Amino acid sequence: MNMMKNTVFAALGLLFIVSCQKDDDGPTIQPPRDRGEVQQESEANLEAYLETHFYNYEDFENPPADFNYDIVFDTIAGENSDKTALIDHPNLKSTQYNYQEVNYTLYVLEAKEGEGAQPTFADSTFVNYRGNIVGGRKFDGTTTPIWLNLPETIFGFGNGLKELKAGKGITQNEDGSFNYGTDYGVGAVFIPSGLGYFSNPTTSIPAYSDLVFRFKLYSIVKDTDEDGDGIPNALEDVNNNFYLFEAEDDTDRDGRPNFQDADDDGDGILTRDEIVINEDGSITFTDSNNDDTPDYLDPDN
Ligand SMILES: [Ca+2]
Ligand SMILES: [Ca+2]
Ligand SMILES: [Ca+2]
Ligand SMILES: [Ca+2]
Repeated sequence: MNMMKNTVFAALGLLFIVSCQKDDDGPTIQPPRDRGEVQQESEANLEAYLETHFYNYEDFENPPADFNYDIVFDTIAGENSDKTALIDHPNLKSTQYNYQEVNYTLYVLEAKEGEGAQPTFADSTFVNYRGNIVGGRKFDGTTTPIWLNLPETIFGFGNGLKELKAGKGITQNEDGSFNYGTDYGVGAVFIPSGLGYFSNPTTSIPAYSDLVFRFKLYSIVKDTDEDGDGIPNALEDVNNNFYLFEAEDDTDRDGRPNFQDADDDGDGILTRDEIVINEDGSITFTDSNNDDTPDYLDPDN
């Protein structure tokens, strides 16, 4: 799962190491390509794929007895020439995100709606997934579910998965094996490279690859609170851009983003003691000096 880890800082380091090692004639450092330019290529690539491919929606509409709820993509051609293209299918949803100052479209297919809770982009999730280069080979996947902390995944993964609902949970059989039921959510996300690994190749993913992940979402921890300060991860996204590893989300600029920092404003008072958690679970953000900065983000009080 190391390839799912992603922070800006680690990614930049990786870029230069890989670039240096790649050239046998001596180190050359390739600067990253222009994000806007790459975004346009990705958009065209993804649209072309979504226009010429369909998924096995008929199986999801009328599941055969032995159906395993795997999404299968295929080309619209021959005996499948009358299928509904992904781009025209009502279960495909597109959402715009601004990331690193470029606008991107993220396409999410919800093939089966789960009967449980819906995660945020920053929750912890229990999933099976399979990752492919769009139109190409598989580069990663699981056969038994694993826990993924979405802030540590690439932007497009967590923000795609948040569109699905989980199952209601997992039960254990008498023989110790697990029963996942069939109430889990099934979907896929099409990720432009700029919301994936962009200029950073991994051993199995070339730079600037557009990716598609298919997943089954079994369970989640709702309102994951990684630093235990009483504020769920998703609410520690100070600038509301669905991304947590940046200076704007690190109020005291100590290098620990707020969702991993128990004292967000660095005033020596724990965040937990600068907010009020109400009986119904909601949070009141007190502002003692009425300067519109809540106490937990205000080093002055
Ligand atoms: Ca927190
Ligand atoms: Ca943010
Ligand atoms: Ca901090
Ligand atoms: Ca504080």
